[in-house]
Amino acid sequence: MNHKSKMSKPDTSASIYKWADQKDGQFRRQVSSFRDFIGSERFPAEKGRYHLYISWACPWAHRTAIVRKLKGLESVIGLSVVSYLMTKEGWHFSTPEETPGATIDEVNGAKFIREIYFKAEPEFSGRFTVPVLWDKKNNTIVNNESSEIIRMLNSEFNAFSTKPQLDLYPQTLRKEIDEINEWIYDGINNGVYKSGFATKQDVYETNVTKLFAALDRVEAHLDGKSWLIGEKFTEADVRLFTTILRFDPVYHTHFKCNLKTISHDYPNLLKHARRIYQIEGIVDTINMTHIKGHYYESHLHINPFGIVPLWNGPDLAHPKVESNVF
Ligand SMILES: N[C@@H](CCC(=O)N[C@@H](CS)C(=O)NCC(=O)O)C(=O)O
Repeated sequence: MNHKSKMSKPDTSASIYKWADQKDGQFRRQVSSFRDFIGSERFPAEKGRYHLYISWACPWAHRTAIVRKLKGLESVIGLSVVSYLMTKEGWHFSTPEETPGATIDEVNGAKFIREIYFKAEPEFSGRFTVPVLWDKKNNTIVNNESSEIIRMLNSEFNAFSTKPQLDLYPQTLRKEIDEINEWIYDGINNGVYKSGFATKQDVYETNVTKLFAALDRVEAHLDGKSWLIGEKFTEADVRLFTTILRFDPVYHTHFKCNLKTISHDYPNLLKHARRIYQIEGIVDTINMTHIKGHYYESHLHINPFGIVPLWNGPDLAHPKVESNVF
């Protein structure tokens, strides 16, 4: 579906699009600002009290949508979804009629995500990122760091969860999970951004080389295994998946990560992505129109005509693979 005609084109000269360092051409992700935890005295777990703001397009926000879904927390934690198009005011809300898959903000009545940040912290001067976990009682942001939000969703709402037995961060595997997360984050999850947002040739080449070295490493690691940590599906798999899902249709082309494709060159990664895609409920968290639309139509400094390539990437629904994680 094409909604381009209804939206104004992003003005990419605005500071919101300046991701790379103007001097050395290197993209550096800012550290998330709100780092409180559910389960603390100020933020006890409660049904209906917390709300997630996400974009279907964003791989970091997608992690939180997946864990909310897998843990059966849809009636416990509300969800608002921004429009996929990022304008110079950042993420904005839209009606589902205007942008299928998006929602208005029924909790705060905001038009832009930045309003949520200013409500929590009037002096906020960082980037207005998704995901955001909002507390309706204290009227503030609990946390805006996806890696921490997924841990809270995993462990803190089990009293209300329909899948309390699913543990994505088991005590005995934490060291192993932390270790693998670290290099996958740096090499792959953030590696695609470091390649795609680089504004100097040598910076791009260094980062894209490291990215494919990390993909080769994870491909070898997955040999003979169902999941990253042997036979147990964990948060590490979720974190890898949201990048791999976007790799061929977006990062390969838009971020110039084109030394290889997942479809043709990484059979173990492809199978791993299929295992996750085929878990019950996961497809409800995937919106390829938002994913492709966001990158190709918002980053006009990279793709000036906003043309969206047709391919959605490999078929992850077929062939069927073993993917029971519950
Ligand atoms: N550390 C954050 C990163 C989130 C992030 O960078 N989100 C992007 C979308 S994919 C964003 O909202 N960017 C808006 C901006 O930088 O202005 C997390 O993992 O939660």
